[in-house]
Amino acid sequence: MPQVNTRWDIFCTVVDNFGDIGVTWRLARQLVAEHAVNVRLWVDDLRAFEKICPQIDASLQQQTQQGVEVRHWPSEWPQADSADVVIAAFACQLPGAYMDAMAARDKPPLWLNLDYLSAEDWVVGCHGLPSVKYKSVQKIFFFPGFHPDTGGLLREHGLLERRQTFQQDPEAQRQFLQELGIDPAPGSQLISLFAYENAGLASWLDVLAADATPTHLLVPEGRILGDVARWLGADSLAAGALHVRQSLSVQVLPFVRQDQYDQLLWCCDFNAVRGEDSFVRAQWAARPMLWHIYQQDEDIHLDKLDAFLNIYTKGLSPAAAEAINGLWHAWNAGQPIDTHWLAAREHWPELQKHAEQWCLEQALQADLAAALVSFYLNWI
Ligand code: TRH
Repeated sequence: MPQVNTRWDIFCTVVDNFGDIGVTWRLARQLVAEHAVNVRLWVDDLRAFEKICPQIDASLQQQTQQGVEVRHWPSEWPQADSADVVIAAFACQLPGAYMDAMAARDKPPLWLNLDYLSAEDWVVGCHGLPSVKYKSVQKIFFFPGFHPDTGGLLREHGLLERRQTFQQDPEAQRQFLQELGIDPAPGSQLISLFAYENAGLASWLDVLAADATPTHLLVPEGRILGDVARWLGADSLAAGALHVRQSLSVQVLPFVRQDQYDQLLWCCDFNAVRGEDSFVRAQWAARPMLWHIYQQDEDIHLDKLDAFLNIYTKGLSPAAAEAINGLWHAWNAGQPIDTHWLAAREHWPELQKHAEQWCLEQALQADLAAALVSFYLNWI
């Protein structure tokens, strides 16, 4: 295979949160495991990395994790040869000396800007287009996406089969949950909640607490905990906390490894996710979901939200589509979602079937790592 032994450099600046490192770490591992390429992952903040991969030693400049050479990207650039393929994740600016090293090669590298995920129509037209040039080296836009003419979504080989096997095995799920200290009451629905601060949360918790069906809500440590604590009347919340209010049990979880987070999503009946990577993973979990999109200046994120809702709700009946639109819009506006939640519950079997269908449809596309490798092979 011609890609074997090619060298890839992936550059990641951690802007905030975990999405930047979450996406690049997942991609780096998959390129090594499934395409046998050599990957160096340059990361400017190893502490964020450590949260999603506890094996990382944040004090090291260089280490190998799961076959990926992880390099701390220091402010003082340590001189390094350019690789054959260079990926600047999310438009991060490469060190000047590294760009000179790219330009000094006999054959310039393939230089890609791996962009943020969006379902907007313009993405198809921009995927693969030239961006800026540095000396002889041309940068190219590479867009992940939901359309076959984009770079696709990150999806590891066999992921859906592993997910299906796990979801069909109640004992495996029980054991997994037990290892995390989760022991839901029989008959409870499981919901995971990974979101930014949200003023609409209280209305959702009110309705879950008053529901005849018990709910076990799993909340990984993070930005929404303040809102959860306020609703509970607790001073603060930390991993391990478990509070019960009527039908609702609220349990705070520690941040777990990426693969464990996947399993958590697979166990839950409903997943509230955010940003980019957890949003994609919830789609592979094939369960109804709620997306808290990352807020951007001038509300441009709302166009992205609508673009996704537009394609996601296409296969739904008008009433179920209206319920999902209402729920997602209210959540992203920080408004009460109680009535929207109840409206969505009216269509539960349809939403469950749709989540599975959507997952299978998206899995027909080439995955992002495979798309990158074939882009490179067509380019050389
Ligand atoms: O952390 P995020 O809000 O990241 C965001 C988005 O990517 C956004 O688009 C970007 O602009 C901004 O960062 C800078 O949400 P996201 O993308 O879901 O990333 C979270 C990562 O953390 C994901 O890889 C899953 C992982 N994770 C774990 O590994 N363990 C956990 O327990 C949890 C809750 C998440």
